[in-house]
Amino acid sequence: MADRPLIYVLNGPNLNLLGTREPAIYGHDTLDDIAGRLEDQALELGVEVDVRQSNHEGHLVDWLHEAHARGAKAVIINPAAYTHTSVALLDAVKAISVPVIELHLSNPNQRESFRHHSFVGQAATATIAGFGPMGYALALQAAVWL
Ligand code: CA2
Repeated sequence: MADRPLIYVLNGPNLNLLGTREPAIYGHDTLDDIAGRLEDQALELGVEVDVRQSNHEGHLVDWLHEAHARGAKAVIINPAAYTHTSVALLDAVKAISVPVIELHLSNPNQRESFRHHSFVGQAATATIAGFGPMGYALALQAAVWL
């Protein structure tokens, strides 16, 4: 059988703590819970997901390059705090020809003013924010139709 289209789901710093702290902001699901559901959803949609998390900016840059090199159909990325600081991630998103969906659990525009600016959002194809863990499912559904 032919390979299924590949969708990277990248997660930035501190998202390894999901489900263990600040549930009022980020929900009760762990990243493993989310990854498990995405894998089930991917099977139904006929795609493959590769879900990763790193606390290191350079890993996220490398993975964006890798998604391009492997011919990924799309990247879904929650850059976490690097959203608001990282020119390196902006440059990496610009450098690849893979569509990138920026994703946030919370709605950063309703939070502190330092979260209102997104470097990644300047180059992303689209942004999904404020739906909690369900945002990952919405992003995967959207990525299939890009
Ligand atoms: O809402 C989002 O998804 C964010 O990307 C989350 C980032 C935040 O810096 C962005 O402004 C918006 C923070 C991720 C921290 O994750 C934690 C999870 C559980 C407990 C503590 C932190």
